[in-house]
Amino acid sequence: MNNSKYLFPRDFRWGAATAAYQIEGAWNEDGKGESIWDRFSHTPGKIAGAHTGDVACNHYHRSSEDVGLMRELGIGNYRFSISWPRVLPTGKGHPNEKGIDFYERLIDDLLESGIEPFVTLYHWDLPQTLQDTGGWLNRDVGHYFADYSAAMVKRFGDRVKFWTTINEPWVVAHLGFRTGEMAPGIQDEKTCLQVLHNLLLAHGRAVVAIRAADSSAQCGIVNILFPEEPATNTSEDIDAAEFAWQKDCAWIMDPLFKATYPAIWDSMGDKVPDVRAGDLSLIAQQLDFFGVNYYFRCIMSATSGRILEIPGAQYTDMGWEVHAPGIRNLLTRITEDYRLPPLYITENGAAYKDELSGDGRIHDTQRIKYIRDHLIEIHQAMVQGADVRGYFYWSLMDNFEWAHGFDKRFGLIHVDYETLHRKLKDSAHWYSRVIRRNGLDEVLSLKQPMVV
Ligand code: IFM
Repeated sequence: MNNSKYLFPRDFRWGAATAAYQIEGAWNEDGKGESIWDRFSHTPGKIAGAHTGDVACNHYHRSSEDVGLMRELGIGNYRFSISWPRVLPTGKGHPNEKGIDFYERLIDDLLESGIEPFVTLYHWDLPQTLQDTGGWLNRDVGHYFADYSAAMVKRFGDRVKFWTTINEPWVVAHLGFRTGEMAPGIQDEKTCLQVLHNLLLAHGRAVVAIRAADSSAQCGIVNILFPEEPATNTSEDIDAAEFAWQKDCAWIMDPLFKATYPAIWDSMGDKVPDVRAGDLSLIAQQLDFFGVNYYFRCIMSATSGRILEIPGAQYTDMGWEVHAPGIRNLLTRITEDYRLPPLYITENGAAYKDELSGDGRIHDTQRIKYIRDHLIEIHQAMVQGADVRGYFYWSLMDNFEWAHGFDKRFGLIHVDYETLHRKLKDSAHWYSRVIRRNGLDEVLSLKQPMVV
């Protein structure tokens, strides 16, 4: 690694990420079953602007154009998810061949374009029929998940090497079952912690099933992590930050990498989940990689909880603080605390109000600065010992940002939701140059022209 210029190891993987429900559309075409996100977005009052993923970016019908754009940009790795109800409409039983065909074509297109597929098996669109039997609160759903995972690996394992079981179990459990802002919209903390346990169990079962289907599969899980910082250096604030870390991050990392729950278990009273003999060893499967999604840090005060307004801070259009050093702190902490497999930054990105300017381009300089600053911090973390093997920008294209609908634009590629026309933003051209140079150097300063 060349430190002064922030160049990355030669085999570092540069990529971009998406998820099925956020881009595909075609919600009820070609035999696809209903998902909990179809149900949730069709329920009045759940999504800003009453938006739905019914059409989204219509990627289901435009995937070759999207792969073509990635090829043009030199993006060598693409992280996407399979929609479980598209391939197994009721979550189990007979596969829907037309749904399978879509992913066959996508994967073949990617490989022909020299792009490595990184497949996520669960990015939140649970088949509604499984929700009707209790969804993730029902431990048995994990068995169906393992069967579905093995079926996908049998179909695609000759071409797909990298398999992620679950994207962000924290979000699935906390926003889907505690705050209720995401599908299925339940608000109960005890349920949330049971769901989290069941998700980790489902992950463990899926890893076993994937390896039985293809012993050469590379298996991992992706989680969102928030570095927690004390508001002041008083012992109370330091304790508050540490408690938050244990509750949000260690609560997932400890079972995965230490086969135990953290000591704060004892303070959770009757909210703790039902954990049965053998669960923890099933969860703690040896993994081939761990995916880190980083967006923001949390600043904790013992008296006022999480501080949302930080003097002098900059925020994205999501209201999330821009704090690049957080990714370095996070990577160095988890590297110290756990024996980890290789790491990928599987998501990192920012939503801004991107507008078409008079010259017909989208000058998203803030996004370029965001990516640049985070890459510098990742590079520093690697110098300090974090074993990071790749970076996936979130997201390849503007898409359906869950409860926020389409107004929050994270993409390198702008999508006009009226015409579905795609347009490369300045950040896409800039990222393309980063990829071609394998990192940042003085030529890639913000002042340089952005067009490739
Ligand atoms: O859009 C989401 C993605 O689906 C999961 N991680 C966070 C992103 C931004 O909110």
